[in-house]
Amino acid sequence: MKVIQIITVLAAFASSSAAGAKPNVLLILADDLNDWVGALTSHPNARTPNIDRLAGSGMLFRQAYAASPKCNPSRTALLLGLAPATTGIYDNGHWWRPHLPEAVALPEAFRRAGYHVAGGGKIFHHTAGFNPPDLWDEYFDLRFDDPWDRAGQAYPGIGPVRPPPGHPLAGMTPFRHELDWGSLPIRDADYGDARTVAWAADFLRQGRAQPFLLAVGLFHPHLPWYAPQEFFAAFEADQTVLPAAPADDLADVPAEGRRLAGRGAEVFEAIRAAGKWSEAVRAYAANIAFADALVGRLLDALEQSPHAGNTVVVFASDHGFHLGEKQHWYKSTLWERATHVPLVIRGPGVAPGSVCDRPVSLLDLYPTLLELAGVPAVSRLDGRSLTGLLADPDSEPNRHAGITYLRGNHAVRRGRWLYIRYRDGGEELYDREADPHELANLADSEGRSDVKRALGELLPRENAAAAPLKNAYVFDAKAYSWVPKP
Ligand SMILES: [Ca+2]
Repeated sequence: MKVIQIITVLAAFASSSAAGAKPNVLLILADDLNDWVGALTSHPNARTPNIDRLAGSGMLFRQAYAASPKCNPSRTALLLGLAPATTGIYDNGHWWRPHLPEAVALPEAFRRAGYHVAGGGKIFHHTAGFNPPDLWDEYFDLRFDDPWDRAGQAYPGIGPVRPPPGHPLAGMTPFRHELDWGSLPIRDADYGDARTVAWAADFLRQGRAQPFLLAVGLFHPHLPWYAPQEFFAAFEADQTVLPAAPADDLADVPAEGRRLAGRGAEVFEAIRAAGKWSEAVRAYAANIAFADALVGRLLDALEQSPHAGNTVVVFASDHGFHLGEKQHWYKSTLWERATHVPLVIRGPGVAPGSVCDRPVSLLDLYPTLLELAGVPAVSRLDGRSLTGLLADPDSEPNRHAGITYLRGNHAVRRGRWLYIRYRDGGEELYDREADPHELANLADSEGRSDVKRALGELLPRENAAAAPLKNAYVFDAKAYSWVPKP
């Protein structure tokens, strides 16, 4: 039965336009968007009517996880189809291309299959050296909303720029780059993501002979949280619901977990000490709402385009974000808040408004998109195609999702369980059905050894050596080349 259903989905994709032309793919990635998405109903300040509209027209994966809770390892895993434990790309400091020159990135795989491949905004990690231009037929570079904070080698092409009057707008002492929020004195259309979306909408309006892969990367709701005033105005300050953040939550967390949480603790403390926790949560929610409106513009452009009936749409975020949970600010942890992401796939043959509750990984997107587009895989892939779940979301009951942050720190989600094992052997086990905020670590509780053993079997068997750090190379931004330092 299942095989027949999968064939039905694939056939629906193949026959969705005249003469069995290959479907187009629109891949939309948000940045640092956790599961505060209305369709996931996990936070009362989540207001995402457009993402919800997309979910209503496709399949919403309610248990989707990033391969890693940080931009570069997550995006590299998604775009190479290879897990961090396979590549050694564990953090933002590792350039992937000089370390893995043979890797076939997703745009390249589509290009080899005859697709026109276009990208805009943030698809790979956003500092210099992560987005080789030879991967794309065309690319619309990310425009930053805070260029005054980005001048220099890490962000080529940005000269000295003055910040706007009143900066930092949130009134926080800018003890850390990017920690600011508010509305800039610019037009809505001049925000960087709005420009990316305008470019993408223009791309979609054009008819073309070749099928296309269009990857659109929104920088929102990544910090700094700058958005047009209307999105802030939509959230009354007193309606903000603060995350659960018990002060003693880390008491039963092992040392490596406390270390990872501790990296964002002082920022959280500073925000709280300034009396701005609620204001910051509101700013994050407002930036999600802005990102959602931009998703709506993309969906509208697609619907009005000649490609409306023959385009697979995928929406995801690269990982989540803590706003005080576990006394942490930012990402870089193995808990749900940093790893759980929205994922929606819409396309011919996918039941509108369907929901899948199996744990899946963003690693699964690469094989899924190849299969839906009828593009053969040319290299090893660590993910598992989602086409079986797209046909029957209740199939594959034993699926799990693995997450890695830094070498040897792993988590696995399966069924009701989150199991974490750090490189020093420290463990956490949470029953997410009984304990959705992950407050009680059951790893040392009696009677849990069988569960831990079963979940431990799913952790990666190999932990690739970490890729060299950036300072091992001289990067030439003009030639887009890397020369190892002697
Ligand atoms: Ca990110």
